[in-house]
Amino acid sequence: MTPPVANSFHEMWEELRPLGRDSSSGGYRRFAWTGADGDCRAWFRAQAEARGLAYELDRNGNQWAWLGATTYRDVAPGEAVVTGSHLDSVPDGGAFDGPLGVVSSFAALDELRRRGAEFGRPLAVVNFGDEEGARFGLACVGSRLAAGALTPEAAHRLRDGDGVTLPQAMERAGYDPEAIGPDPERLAAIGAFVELHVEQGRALDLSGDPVGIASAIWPHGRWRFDFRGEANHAGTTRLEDRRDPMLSYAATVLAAREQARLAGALATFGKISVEPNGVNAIPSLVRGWLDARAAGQDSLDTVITGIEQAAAERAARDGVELSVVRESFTPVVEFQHALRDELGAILGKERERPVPVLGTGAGHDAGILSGTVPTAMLFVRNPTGVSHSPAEAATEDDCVAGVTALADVLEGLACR
Ligand code: HGY
Ligand code: MN
Ligand code: MN
Repeated sequence: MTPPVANSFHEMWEELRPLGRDSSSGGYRRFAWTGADGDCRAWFRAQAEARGLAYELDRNGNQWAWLGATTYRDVAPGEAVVTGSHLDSVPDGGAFDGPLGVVSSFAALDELRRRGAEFGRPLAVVNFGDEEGARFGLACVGSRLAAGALTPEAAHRLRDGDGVTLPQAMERAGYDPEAIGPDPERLAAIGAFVELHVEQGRALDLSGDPVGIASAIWPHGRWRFDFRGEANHAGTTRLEDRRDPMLSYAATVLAAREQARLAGALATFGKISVEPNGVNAIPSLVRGWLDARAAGQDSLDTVITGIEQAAAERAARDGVELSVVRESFTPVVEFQHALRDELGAILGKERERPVPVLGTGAGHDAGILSGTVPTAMLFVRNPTGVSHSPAEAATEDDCVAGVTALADVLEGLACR
């Protein structure tokens, strides 16, 4: 007989699964303030209301579902225990990155109610908007705005690839962009935020554990490299007469790989735009976005300096102008030890061996909030480690193990 916790998880999972999924790639295109994002937001509200939770939309468009309060204003400072994640995706992302945390949060609440848990503190499930930054280029916009790590003015300047600004996108989706800004009282109400997330790596697969606890998030960021050359005819311009930005870009991609290898870091050029983007035209502009991450700030700085130097040297050789802009950055996050260890103690009680503690190079809302709110993360095993891809996966048994672990943690933190 399937345990009720599995039924509750599976039911929600199947309702959410088709929303924003692209039939040709099988990946998800749930970009901030688009119709697909709106469908996911409607799903979140329906889950909250179906459980009699008080639904609240905050000034930054993050969604909250409260148990034991109707809004953060009912909650004494540091009293609320909050769990959740995000529902938006990278282009053609997987089903689990984000949604696993939100679905598991509602399912964990269902499980606590089934256990007859007596809630001593208010609880909330949250969906943070625009965590991936897939449309406007900045990660964790919803949680950064709430934490004051992104000013409304800077947020208003964000623009997508079609030139649509964040305010325009919010307005078209029925939200007030003038309302956005820091939410310190809301965050002050939170005594603990626990985000469950699919592991984006294979540490748990290698250790043979279904669930792990996060120790830290690597410092990481996004840099835009603009290479400006001279448009010309591909079929008539002599090689020596060219100022071809594609050459400078290509050399920089290879240099990024080499710098990362030398520093034991990670560097990826995964997004490019070319103008005029014609098969028979030498480009006038090649724009490439670098994602770079390292275990420590010094190594990250070394990698970035090395890549920028290599790009500048090659651009000079090609007669190409270079500009580099840092578009998004998250410093190293060390999750609060007391909360991390409390999760370890709670989960260690019911399990034969301690739950592993592991670091990650992936950014999360929990990382953004960790400067203002005690935060922790639970990871659920990903058998291949693949993420940001339609191939991202986790077994249903491991997802249920994650829900059970989250329910244990929430019971330990919020119940008498
Ligand atoms: O890019 C990241 O690390 C996260 O998935 N936003
Ligand atoms: Mn992601
Ligand atoms: Mn995520």
